Amino acid sequence: MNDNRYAFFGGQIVPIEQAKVSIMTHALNYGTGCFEGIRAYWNPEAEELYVFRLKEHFERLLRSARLLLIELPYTADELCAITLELLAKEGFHQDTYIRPLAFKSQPVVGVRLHDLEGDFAMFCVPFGKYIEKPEGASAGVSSWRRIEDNTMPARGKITGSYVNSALAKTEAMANGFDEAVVLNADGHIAEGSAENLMIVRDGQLVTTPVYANILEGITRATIKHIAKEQLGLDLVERQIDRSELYVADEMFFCGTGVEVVPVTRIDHRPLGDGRIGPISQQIYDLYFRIVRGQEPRYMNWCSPVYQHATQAA
Ligand code: PY5
Repeated sequence: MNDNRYAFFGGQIVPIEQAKVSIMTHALNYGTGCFEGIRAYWNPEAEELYVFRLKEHFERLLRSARLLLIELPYTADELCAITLELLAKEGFHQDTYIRPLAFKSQPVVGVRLHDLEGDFAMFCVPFGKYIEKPEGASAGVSSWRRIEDNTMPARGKITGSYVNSALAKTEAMANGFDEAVVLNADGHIAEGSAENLMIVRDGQLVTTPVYANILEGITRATIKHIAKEQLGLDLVERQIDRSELYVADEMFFCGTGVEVVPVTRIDHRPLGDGRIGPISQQIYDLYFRIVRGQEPRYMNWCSPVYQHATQAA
């Protein structure tokens, strides 16, 4: 009953069964697509579904599309409106994950980016935790290296690039970890398999810089903002060595899917004192209140689905 019934496909909302592509689709053959992961949170008191930082996700999608020479006939605002319409039509009263895709849709053989038609599609699915470890997760440094900017730009959320993430995630889980930490070719830390990461050392909140082959995360930017405003902590963006994880006081992963997941073990060693640290806990608590629309001063980050539907009607 809670399954998704609709998709946006071929310029309109259609029943999900009709949202199908040909096996000749360029993006299916060569990974020439880009996507977003957006979350919407159900707030039972307000009886409202809030989409978190909707416009920022579509601005990034349009930047990823630009990298791939995909021209979409929509602005970020139009994509936001389509998303709210699709969510209202689904009528979910629970936490939801939204997956927009921009892709080379032409059914043609030939590896290139130019002279190819593009299209936009989107679906939404009810979604819970990505990593279910309330006591803290374990992470292991991957033997796979992060894709380099001059190989496949990590700042674009490109479908084909996620083979790199999948290799790291599967290896980490096969080795008994919940998640991977992926290094750059130079041996310094990039990020997790599909999320950014932050550490705490001597009260300082530190993350890897945008030039470390990371996806420029929206959750990362959110935490930078709230750490400053609410905890008075400046986020330091600098190169992080692998061994710093072994001596860090705290660490957590952050991203739309993973949300905020404190890490309490790294490479089979306790991280810090092996318990969730105070800064991670404060950021965790704050993050979940904000995304669910429970922090009045950050409501401008939360787009209501049903209020929108009433207004549009
Ligand atoms: N780094 C990578 C490689 C990511 O895939 C993601 C998001 C992030 C960082 C965090 O970015 P943001 O905070 O903007 O979400 N990953 C997607 C997600 O929904 C898709 C995972 C398959 O979290």
